[in-house]
Amino acid sequence: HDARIAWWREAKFGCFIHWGVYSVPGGEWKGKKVGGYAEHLMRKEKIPRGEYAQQLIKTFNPVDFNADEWVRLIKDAGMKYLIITAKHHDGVAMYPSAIGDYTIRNSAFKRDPMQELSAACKKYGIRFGFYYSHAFDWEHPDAPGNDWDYQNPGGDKNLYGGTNWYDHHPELLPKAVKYVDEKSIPQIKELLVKYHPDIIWFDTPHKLPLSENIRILKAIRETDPNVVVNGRLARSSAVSFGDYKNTADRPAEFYPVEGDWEAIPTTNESYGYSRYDNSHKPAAFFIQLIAKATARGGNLLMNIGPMGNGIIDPRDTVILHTIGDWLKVNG
Ligand code: JFZ
Repeated sequence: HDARIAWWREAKFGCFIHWGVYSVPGGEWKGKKVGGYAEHLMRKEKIPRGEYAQQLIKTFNPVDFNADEWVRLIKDAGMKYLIITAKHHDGVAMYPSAIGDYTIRNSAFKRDPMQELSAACKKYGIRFGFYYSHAFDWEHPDAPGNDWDYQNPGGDKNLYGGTNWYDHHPELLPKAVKYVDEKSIPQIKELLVKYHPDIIWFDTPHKLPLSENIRILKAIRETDPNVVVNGRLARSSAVSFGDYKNTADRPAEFYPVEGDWEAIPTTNESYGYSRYDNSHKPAAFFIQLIAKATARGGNLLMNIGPMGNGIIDPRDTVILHTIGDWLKVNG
């Protein structure tokens, strides 16, 4: 564990990136503003699986995406690692996955942005990793989350059970196990073998029972014993899983936790690009967080939401430049 996480302890400051086909609508659907997390568009608007594929996956074409520019910007900001959404809750693989049809292999974009970013990170000496939504997946017929196309738990608590659905509906557990076997574990292995990430970052573990999360962790360690795993792979009050702990999301509460920890504030309120969310904090806010996290033995993973055309949101670019300028003098 200590050897695996040594680079991460040194890194201190990283870039979290939420980028997906939801970045194109960017918080707007059928002429209507959709508030909150822009990456939750499919769930909030209950967009049918087929419509989401037709409207958003098929047409996805971020021709302006330039991995070299992204990584140079991040490096200039003083960040030492980058974690990007390989698959968020919408279930879309942001790389040409061989598993399933919800992948940008079926989009107009005939490139592999994850491969391009991995190469750029290697070139500039930035550690590289993936966010992977292992538990919540809205496209798969058996995964927790989608209760508008399917009868799947983990969504509306009044339908098939919300949090801890497996306690109330154990009969639905075989479905979730099937999803983990058919998609989660195969795609995680695919990411590990194909891209050799330094870190793999999981989220919303309570959508699966602890036993499934542990099965996923076992598959990861068997495939790549060196990859760093964050604390949101599994949640249990008794034992901690993964290599370090994550604090809560947006409020960036910096409670001094024991051991290795990481906070994940986002520049505005949404993680994915949202055209109407102008609640960006000033760069000084994040500079203070870097100082606080460092003083308290933690890391700061600051999130940005690039746009659907592949360009980094100018509101985020300003923050990144300002932090970098400050760190160059005072860091
Ligand atoms: C999750 C995701 O649903 C969200 O889209 C984003 O990826 C974020 C980083 O993680 O949202 C959460 C997860 C945990 C908490 C809040 C929102 N939490 O612990 O308070």
